[in-house]
Amino acid sequence: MDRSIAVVKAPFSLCVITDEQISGLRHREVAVQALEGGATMIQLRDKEGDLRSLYEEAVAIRQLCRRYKSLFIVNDRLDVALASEADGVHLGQEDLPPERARPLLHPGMLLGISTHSVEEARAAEAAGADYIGFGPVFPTASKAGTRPTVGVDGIRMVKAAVALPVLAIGGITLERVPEVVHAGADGVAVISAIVGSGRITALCRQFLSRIHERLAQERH
Ligand code: 3NM
Repeated sequence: MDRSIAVVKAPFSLCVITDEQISGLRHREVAVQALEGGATMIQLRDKEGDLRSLYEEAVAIRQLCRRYKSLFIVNDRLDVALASEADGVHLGQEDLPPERARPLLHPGMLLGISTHSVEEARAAEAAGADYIGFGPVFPTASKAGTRPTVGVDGIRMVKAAVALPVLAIGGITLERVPEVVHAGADGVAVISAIVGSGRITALCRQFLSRIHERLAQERH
């Protein structure tokens, strides 16, 4: 199996989460526009559609991500991640327990976990997660029933508590990238500010240049 992970340089910089409602586009169309803009990770996320359509979108995005040498992650559905030969699966606190999911993954597959507190981040690390999403950093309208915001101070606390790469999520905009990266985030995961912009490719380019700019400043 072609594992693209090894060839991806900074795999966690910019994760674009597909959303057909917010974009008005099919998942694969969101993905191709985001990849063209340099997204380093695509997460297929669909809480509504039927399983067959999700699988078909997954297979299409799998091929696209291989071509662009970016990571492909499936949200929630371990079965779809395995069937489509994704690079990994991303699980929330209400999904399969990570310690049960981990042994079902193929060797080398990534396990990402959504976390909302230092305790959840520590538990994800202990259960064998490869990276965590941490948020919501800022208020967001894209996810129903989100927990209280963690703010950029939350990112600082979680980075001090775990060694895993941390993807900041929730209300991340271009303007907020510098403070989020300054607080220690390894990357950002975004829906509305990119997928809902009508200019997915251009926004990805802008996000990436701002992320890299800020990371370069942090190193000085
Ligand atoms: N998970 P936007 S916040 C999918 O805190 C998701 O775990 C979150 O979308 C969490 O970029 C969120 O539009 C929504 O705010 C992110």
